[in-house]
Amino acid sequence: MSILRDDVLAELEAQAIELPSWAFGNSGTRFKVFGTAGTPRDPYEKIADAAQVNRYTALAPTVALHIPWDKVPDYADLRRHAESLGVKLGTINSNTFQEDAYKFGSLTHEDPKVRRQAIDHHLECIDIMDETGSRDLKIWLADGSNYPGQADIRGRQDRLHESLQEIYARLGDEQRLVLEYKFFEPAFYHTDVPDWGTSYAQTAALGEKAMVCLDTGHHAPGTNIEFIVMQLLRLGKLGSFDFNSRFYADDDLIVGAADPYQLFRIVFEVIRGGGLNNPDVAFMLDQCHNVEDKIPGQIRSVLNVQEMTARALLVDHEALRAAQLSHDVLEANRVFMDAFQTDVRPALAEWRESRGLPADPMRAYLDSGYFERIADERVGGVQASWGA
Ligand code: PSV
Ligand code: MN
Ligand code: MN
Repeated sequence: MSILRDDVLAELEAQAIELPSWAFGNSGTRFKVFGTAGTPRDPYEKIADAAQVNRYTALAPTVALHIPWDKVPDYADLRRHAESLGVKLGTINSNTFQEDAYKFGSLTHEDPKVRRQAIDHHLECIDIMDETGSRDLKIWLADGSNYPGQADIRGRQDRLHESLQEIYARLGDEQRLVLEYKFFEPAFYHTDVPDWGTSYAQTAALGEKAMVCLDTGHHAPGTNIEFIVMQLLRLGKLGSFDFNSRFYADDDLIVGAADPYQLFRIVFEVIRGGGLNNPDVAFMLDQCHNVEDKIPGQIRSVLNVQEMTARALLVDHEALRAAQLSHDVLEANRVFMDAFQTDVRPALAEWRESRGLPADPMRAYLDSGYFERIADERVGGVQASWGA
């Protein structure tokens, strides 16, 4: 008998992880962007690559777009293209960090003309959402300053609120805004949305259609991220995740690669807080693959999330609760670690096969010949303009 009970399998079957279109483009550091064969030349090809991940894993039914990186003349056509490949278009990410006008801020800028430009960009993103059928507008701001005294940090919060209000007012009934925080970079002294508290305060001031986006790479080293997950779920304000992993700062490496135990702890709190497969919480990857192949990098990522979810679903809640109530510290920790240390890979492979999926999605993709085909067909790929 499988170690994965039916209730666990039912949860795993419903799991969906959104892929970022930019993960399929070439990316790198400020030192060098290494090109790879077969890199997509336009958003259509990025979506085709993302569909491969879903094809072999059944875990990635949606693809997030970044505007203007994924600008196309006809979004309804892009939507049809995605749907013909078995995926849908997901979150629309805005971009106010690559234009000269935004050197000293966007939605927080002192100059009303620059704020207008930034607000209009978000309104255009919502127009696009209407066509793509997307629910979420994700806003990450590079706004901040480098030196104490450089900026009126209080006035910027007020202007941020006003700008967000105008964007919020344009959202349709089924649409949402998720505000992502990040503690530093590209600004090194202060950032206007640096932490979950600021994102919470700003989104709470807007209303129910505004939620917090938690990017796992956007915290100071040592931060207890699962505590933040727990708190935001308690408050009903956790809108989405950007998953990735990091050793140092915002490394955007493969989720679960640096610290699988942290991923397990995060997913455990998601389950505990009723967030797993709750439509109000979106799970997205925000990664780039600088040196590894991109489609396999994304396949590995979604499988890592699936594995840690399966392990977190195995925690014996009754035994854990009993140990907590009797203050049996070591037993509580043993119950927790027992689930984390369970190897679920053979059971997952067996379950995949029973659903008509390849037992080993990575092998199946590598053997499919897709990479060789795109490497032949596509010459001169686009670079995912990774500015931050
Ligand atoms: C910049 O840090 C960033 O990685 C944010 O996490 C956004 O989600 C992403 O870029 C795309 O704009
Ligand atoms: Mn992010
Ligand atoms: Mn980031």
